[in-house]
Amino acid sequence: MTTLLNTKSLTNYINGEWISVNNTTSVINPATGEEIVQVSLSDKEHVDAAVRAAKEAQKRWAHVPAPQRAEVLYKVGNILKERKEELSQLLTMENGKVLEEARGEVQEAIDMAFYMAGEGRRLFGQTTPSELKDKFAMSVRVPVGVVGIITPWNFPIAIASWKSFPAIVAGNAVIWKPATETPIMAYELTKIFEEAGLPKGVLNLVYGSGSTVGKAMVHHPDIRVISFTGSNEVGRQVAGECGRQLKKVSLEMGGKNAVIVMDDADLDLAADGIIWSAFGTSGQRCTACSRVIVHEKVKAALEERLLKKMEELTIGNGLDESVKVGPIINRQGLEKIKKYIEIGKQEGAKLLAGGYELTDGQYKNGYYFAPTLFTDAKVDMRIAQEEIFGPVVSLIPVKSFEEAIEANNSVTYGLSSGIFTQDVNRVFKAQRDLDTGIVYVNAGTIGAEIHLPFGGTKGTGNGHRDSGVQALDVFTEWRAVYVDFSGKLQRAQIDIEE
Ligand code: UN1
Repeated sequence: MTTLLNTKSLTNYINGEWISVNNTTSVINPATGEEIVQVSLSDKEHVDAAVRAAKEAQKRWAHVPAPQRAEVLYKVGNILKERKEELSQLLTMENGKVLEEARGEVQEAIDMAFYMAGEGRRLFGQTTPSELKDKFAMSVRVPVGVVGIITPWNFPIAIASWKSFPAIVAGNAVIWKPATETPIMAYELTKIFEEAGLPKGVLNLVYGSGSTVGKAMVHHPDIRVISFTGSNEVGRQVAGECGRQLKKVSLEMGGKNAVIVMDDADLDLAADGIIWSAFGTSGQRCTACSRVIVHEKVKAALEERLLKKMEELTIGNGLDESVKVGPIINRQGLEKIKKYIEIGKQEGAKLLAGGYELTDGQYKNGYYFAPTLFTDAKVDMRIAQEEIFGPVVSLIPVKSFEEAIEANNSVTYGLSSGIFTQDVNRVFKAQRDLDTGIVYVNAGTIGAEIHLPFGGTKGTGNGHRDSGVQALDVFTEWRAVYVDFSGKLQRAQIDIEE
């Protein structure tokens, strides 16, 4: 039990009250295997109660002027800032990511708070000339109502901020189901909203499983939007259910992101970019680099650099500042990675480094996997097509720039890609032809900034975006408003002057 956390059991937050649930489960620190806290496993009734509260609260919240709604977010941003270090430590404990990255993640939430607070004074609509005289036409954003957000364990506070902050500033009420692996960030953020003076019922936190709480949210007729980040498999189910109910759904479901290294690339820089993107967060990012598409002329030189840099990666408990690679989230995640190592070997890729679980000494009770490098992989191998969500990267040699672009686009996902080249023509071709929602030039595949749209093409999502001003499109409807001040009935399309 950490001294940072002021409770032994994380309870739901419904209509401004902290409500305990009898059924609970343990939250485990993946670095040590120790229990940190207990978390509620809620039922459908809790979701129903949260929606009832949210529906009432939303009517009032929508009438609060947006700049005033934004004041709450400014306060949230300031509290997050004051508590950044403590929150980062808690984040490392529940998620395992190293402290430096945990600080980076809390920073994303801080940035998002101030960015979305600024939207309180914008939320821009459009004015448009009417086709009739003495008539005014405009398009305005209106809140959708009660929205459901379902957030993953790998970025428990950043992704929550990408979704809840725009939803709240736009005048919605939120039902939030965080991942049961990482409920502490949800607890802390909710407490911060409470302290910042968010009216009761505007944010409701319901802990529990996807099959119970998630399902109840997806099926609740009064939840008008679901914003989901998680696995492709679950996302497809959510999309299917929402589709049948004509419910708006925004999905972000991972990637199989590649870094392309051309023959003219700065290879030291490319190696740094790959190491950071492939092994940062132990590869447990949607944006993680898990493929390197390398020009055959520089393959050997790149391999040599990567192997050397991999030796320098210290693996361990992320609370130790010298550690670069933390644990895997849980046993299930670790077993999945191990399965892909076997698949890669059977498919004929060459294992150059890693490929094993760490089990001795300090690693005994946690879930650790050695950073792994395969080479001579082919585009159609499963290790080069499927999301592994671990510190495993596969090199795919190619003969040309065109082949590299094609290889990048050969997967069903389309989240992020990076290219290392010094050739300006290749840079512009790449940003046009790489079929991903995010493209980096001379950088790896991770590190998206909060004021730009986050999301991807193809199997990564369904066209919506998290973060950026684009996130407002998920949580608002466009309303066309016509004001006729002519004093007579004017008929559009008919009473127009020829
Ligand atoms: C994720 O992995 O789901 O771009 C989010 C990045 C981070 C966010 C990752 N800013 O890597």
